[in-house]
Amino acid sequence: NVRATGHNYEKYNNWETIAAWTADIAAQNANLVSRTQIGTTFQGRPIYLLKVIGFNFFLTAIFMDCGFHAREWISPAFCQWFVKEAVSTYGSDTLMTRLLNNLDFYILPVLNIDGYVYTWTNYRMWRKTRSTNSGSSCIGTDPNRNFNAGWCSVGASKRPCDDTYCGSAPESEKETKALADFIRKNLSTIKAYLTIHSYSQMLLFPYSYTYSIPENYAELVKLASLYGTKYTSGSGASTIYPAAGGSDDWAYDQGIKYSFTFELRDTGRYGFALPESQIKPTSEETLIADKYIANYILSY
Ligand code: ING
Ligand code: ZN
Repeated sequence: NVRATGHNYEKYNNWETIAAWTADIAAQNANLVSRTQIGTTFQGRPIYLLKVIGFNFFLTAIFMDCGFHAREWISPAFCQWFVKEAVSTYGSDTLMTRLLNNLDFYILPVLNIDGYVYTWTNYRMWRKTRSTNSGSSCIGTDPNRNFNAGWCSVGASKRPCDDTYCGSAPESEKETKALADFIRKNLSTIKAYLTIHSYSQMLLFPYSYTYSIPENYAELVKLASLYGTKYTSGSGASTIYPAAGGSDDWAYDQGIKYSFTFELRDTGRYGFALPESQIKPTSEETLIADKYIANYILSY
């Protein structure tokens, strides 16, 4: 019963292939998946969002994005894997069926499409967007330093040539603005925000812009600790490094109390150049965590 036939989920796919896949998976699973566009990138590419909705539209939704950082190829691969799993196990896997019968998933397969394309065509280790900066010949802003959460106060750079450049203002990037607008518009339904990065094998939650702990810290620690032994978890600032302007902190401060950054495999051996043979095991372990968090949201 697996749909989206012909798509290879165990390879890294270029943007052209992913874009075609978003159309195909929606067309082939019209009862479950629909595609919308939430904006356009700096270079004019459509930012697609897939909605995976069971038999009804619910008032509870989980939002997950992939591909913030261009070189983190395992991230878009996981978003594709997740949608495949949702459509192919709905009705057979008890937990997936229960989830889709009670909530909606919003899946954004690649946010920073221009950067992703650039890693395929020019430079594999590119991180930022591809927008121009006035007064500088350097290109790009770090989308995960561009949100209005302690913006540019720590772990971010004001220099356009740096990899962690925070941009000229919060949401200066068309990509981050489109994402923030969508979440603001759907705040009443979005109960969890998941953003998929690599690498480090960590499950991070707010805050990263401050060492202050969020109001439901103990609950988040408990929820994150169930995610396998291979992953370290904790607040961003104390677990990985302090960094302002991240989307998870911003989403949390908007009122989304279950806000996580996943740092997928590995711990540094291959880093961003994670071999394709690890797409499947990485996706399988991440799917378990996603479903666990979703199930928790349903029952709290
Ligand atoms: N890591 C994240 C980064 O943007 C992070 C870590 C998470 C920072 C949440 C701020 C907020 O640096 C990677 N690998 O991109
Ligand atoms: Zn990242």
